[in-house]
Amino acid sequence: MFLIQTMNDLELLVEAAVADFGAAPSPAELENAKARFLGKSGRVTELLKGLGALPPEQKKTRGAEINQAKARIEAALQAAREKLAEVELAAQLQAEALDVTLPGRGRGVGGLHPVSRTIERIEAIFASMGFDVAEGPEIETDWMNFTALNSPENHPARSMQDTFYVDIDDAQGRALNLRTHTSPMQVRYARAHAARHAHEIEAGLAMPEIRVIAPGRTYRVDSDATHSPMFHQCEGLWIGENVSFKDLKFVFSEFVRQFFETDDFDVRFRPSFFPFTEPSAEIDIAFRSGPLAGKWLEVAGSGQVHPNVVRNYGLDPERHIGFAFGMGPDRLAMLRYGVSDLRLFFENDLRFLTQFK
Ligand code: 2NL
Repeated sequence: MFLIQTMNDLELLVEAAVADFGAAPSPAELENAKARFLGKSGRVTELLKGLGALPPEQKKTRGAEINQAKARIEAALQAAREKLAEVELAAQLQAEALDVTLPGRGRGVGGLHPVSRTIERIEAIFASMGFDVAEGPEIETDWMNFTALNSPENHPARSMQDTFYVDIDDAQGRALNLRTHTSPMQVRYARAHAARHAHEIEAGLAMPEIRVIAPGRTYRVDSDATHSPMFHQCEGLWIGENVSFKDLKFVFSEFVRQFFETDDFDVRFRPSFFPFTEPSAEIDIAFRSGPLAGKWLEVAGSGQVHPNVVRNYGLDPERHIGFAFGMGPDRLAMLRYGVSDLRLFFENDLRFLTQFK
């Protein structure tokens, strides 16, 4: 009874506002509640309007009391707004929560293609024997691809059936083709080397040896289980003043030993013919143990670089002599990984490729 009596109308008004504001479930409803108290015809506003009817002394105290109540209602409104904003933020944070402690979803790391791995392996082995690695154009002039390599003008390799020709000639009007071997890159490398050392050569000083391999894509019109229109080659060239077949035998045997990680094999040089070498030889290897044991496998072609080719390097074949060889990384990858169909390498079927990761 005592309590109720001491609560005047303003006290009740403040309590009602605090209760309404506190019960508003959303910012919009809070603004509606605010209008009921502080709006144009809200309860506080109505009280203030009623002041005019009071006698002057009452007007002053009553006015001050109403303003106090109004200030408390405004404070309650502000508090309710902040509370709703907090709740809203908390809900948003909850909805957008990321568990940063979860393990990440893997992107799939990918891996090198088995032929790329094979080429990197070949490069590392020859680098260990002092060979540079040269890469260059896959579209070549007829001179670089054929003429410089002592291929006769009427050689069948030049025919449309074997070589992909390019419709557009180069800036000098020369016919272009997709290189049929990486030899043109060796020619480019040797010519640049000869030009760089022209002064020493002319002065009769020793030219630093040319020792280079040229790996990369090559193209021929051919397609079956053992031939792909795009295939890879890796050729090697070693030119000096005293480089002979025994060096080729050592270098190639050492390559096989490192590439296949075994000493248990024989190497055989079988006479052959290439326009760019004379004499020429096929290089065969036979493992003495393991899954491939007992069969001669043809792994490279080779020979002493033909004098005409040495001349096209810009060098004197009486003085600069050496050997070249060419092998197929695709076939080496097949032997190393036990793959029987070359086409598998170029179909990009991930079920096949992911086995080499
Ligand atoms: C093969 C035959 C060979 C060469 C490639 C070569 C390169 C120059 C000069 C002389 Cl610049 N020769 N390359 C020599 C002999 C054989 O490859 O059947 N490869 C798979």
